[in-house]
Amino acid sequence: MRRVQRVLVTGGAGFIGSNFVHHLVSHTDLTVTVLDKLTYAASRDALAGLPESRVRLVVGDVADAGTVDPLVAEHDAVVHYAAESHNDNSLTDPSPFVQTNLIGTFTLLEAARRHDTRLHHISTDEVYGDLELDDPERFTEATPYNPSSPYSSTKAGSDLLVRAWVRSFGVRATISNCSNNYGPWQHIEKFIPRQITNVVDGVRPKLYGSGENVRDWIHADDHSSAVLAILERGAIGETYLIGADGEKNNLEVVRLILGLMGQPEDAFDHVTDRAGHDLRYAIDSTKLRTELGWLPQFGDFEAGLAATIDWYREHEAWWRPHKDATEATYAAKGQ
Ligand code: NAD
Ligand code: TDX
Repeated sequence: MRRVQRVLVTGGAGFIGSNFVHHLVSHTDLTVTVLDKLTYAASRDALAGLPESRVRLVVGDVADAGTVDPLVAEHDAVVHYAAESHNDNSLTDPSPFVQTNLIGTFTLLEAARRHDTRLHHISTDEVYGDLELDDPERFTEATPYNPSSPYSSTKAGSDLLVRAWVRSFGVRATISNCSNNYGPWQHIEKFIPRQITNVVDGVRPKLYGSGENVRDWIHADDHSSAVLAILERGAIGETYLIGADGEKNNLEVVRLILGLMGQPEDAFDHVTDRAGHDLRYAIDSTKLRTELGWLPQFGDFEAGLAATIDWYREHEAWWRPHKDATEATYAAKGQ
């Protein structure tokens, strides 16, 4: 395989993309260009302190071929994180999800095809729809696609575009579908940071519906090490599921947060459920572990959660400016 020296990371100023940029800088000698539109979800702070000789930021849109084409041409590989990522937002206005997740991926694929550039596409376990609580099966690479929300359907569509460009045009691409990430720099619209910052503010956590819904949690650092393993050793055309055996229902997570933050474990409110709310996600990552030898390092969810709580306490200046507007959006929906 051609040696990869220059990597273009789309969405590299977001929660997971920025984690991957840090991972590349500390675990490889690659140089990195971040292409990011700097939407509401991005943070320049998440990239602060990285060596200028190794990392540069280009502000631009993945759906803009005039920006994307020359950038793809000058890199050996693209790792594509850029997306609209929040299910609740996709229920309010699906339009940017179609634009960025579908047209953005199409635009990158066309550039990768033109310049024969290696592409790794980042996706989600939500493309598979949901499982029953008592289903002994977990998602595998063979599970049929069955997405529920505008977000997950646009991610599913983007995966299918990648598969078609591999088969029809020989684009050198891989795909990974990861479970729910947690860790530093996650936007406070998302479940775990929303509840942590609520408790900091003396506000009771908000649980959608019954709280029985199960998510399969993985630390963002483990997601990054898996993506690097696939970039380095993954087989072209293959899909890899990324997960760390971290199934927990939302009720358990809220109780853990409350306990770790010194509050009574029943000090939360049930609020209006999410429309079409997926019941359970669960990943079987055997293929990634056996074929590429990857293993997660964060085995203890409670310890990872405690460290994440400490991080949000220490970084209040980062999230505070966004808290009122985020909560006002939820309040308008009874959430
Ligand atoms: P995020 O919302 O925190 O970050 C997304 C980043 O993409 C932001 O920096 C934003 O500015 C950028 N972006 C958005 N539209 C863009 C555009 N048109 N052009 C260029 N940049 C644009 O999201 P995240 O949670 O870090 O997720 C990153 C990727 O990982 C997404 O593809 C998501 O589907 C996938 N994923 C996320 C999770 C999770 O738990 N968060 C799990 C599995 C997969
Ligand atoms: O206030 C809340 N209360 C609540 O009960 C919020 C914001 C969420 N929830 C529930 C909904 C979900 O069951 O918590 C669970 C997690 O919610 P999110 O953080 O919104 O994540 P989810 O919808 O599961 O999707 C996440 O994981 C897969 C990411 O946002 C996606 O980008 C990724 O693809």
